[in-house]
Amino acid sequence: MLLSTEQLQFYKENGYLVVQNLFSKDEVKQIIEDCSQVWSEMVCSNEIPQSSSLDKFFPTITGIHKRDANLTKYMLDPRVIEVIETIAGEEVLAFLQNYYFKPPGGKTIPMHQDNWETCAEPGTTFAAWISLDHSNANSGGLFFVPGTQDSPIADNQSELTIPPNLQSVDVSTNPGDVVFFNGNIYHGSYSNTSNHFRRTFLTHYVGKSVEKIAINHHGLIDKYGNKVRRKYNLSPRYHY
Ligand SMILES: O=C(O)CCC(=O)C(=O)O
Repeated sequence: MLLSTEQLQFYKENGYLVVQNLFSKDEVKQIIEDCSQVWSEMVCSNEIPQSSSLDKFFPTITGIHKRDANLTKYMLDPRVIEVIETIAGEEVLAFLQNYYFKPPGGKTIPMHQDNWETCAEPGTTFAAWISLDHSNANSGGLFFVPGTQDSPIADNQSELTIPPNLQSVDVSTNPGDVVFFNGNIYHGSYSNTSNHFRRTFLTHYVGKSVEKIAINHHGLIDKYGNKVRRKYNLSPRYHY
């Protein structure tokens, strides 16, 4: 088993866990190369227009794996799946992938709970955030509020505040580290005030026992790459 008893205990108590060096430097380089190739094609086809704003020229690419089937292997990487299954306590299904560039000047992502948007029921979602660059509070790194991982999903995410008895924790990562967290924990990321990119390959998962999920995320795949169906959650909180 990849996780030690202490790591599992840390995850249970804090709602997140950093597993260091899960990917090698060569693997990180390959993920960046593969994702950059997709980005280049999007620029060449003008899907991403040239812009002097780094944030616009390097937007978050949602579902990058749908543009290059080869990228699915990073979502279904056996090491990531093993950790997610251990913390979820069951087999999992992948459903949403985001590739973040977070260039210098990239904006903060305000505190939120992932399952607000996803509406997975029963239970929650799980995320695997593969760090492709160094990240910390100055370069767009993540922060979490341990202790909120079992909090109900708040209706109004823009009014989310840190509960009085809890504190937010900044997370620093190196390339190849993976941050795992659950879909109820309060978290967000800082703006990038450094002079380097903070790239991340992020995938969200649900336990196989999920009964329904928001319509917008109805692209579930199991760990073997097969498409799987679940009921539509007919009242998504978020409309695209
Ligand atoms: O990578 C980031 O900057 C934030 C990721 C995040 O909070 C999310 O996608 O839920």
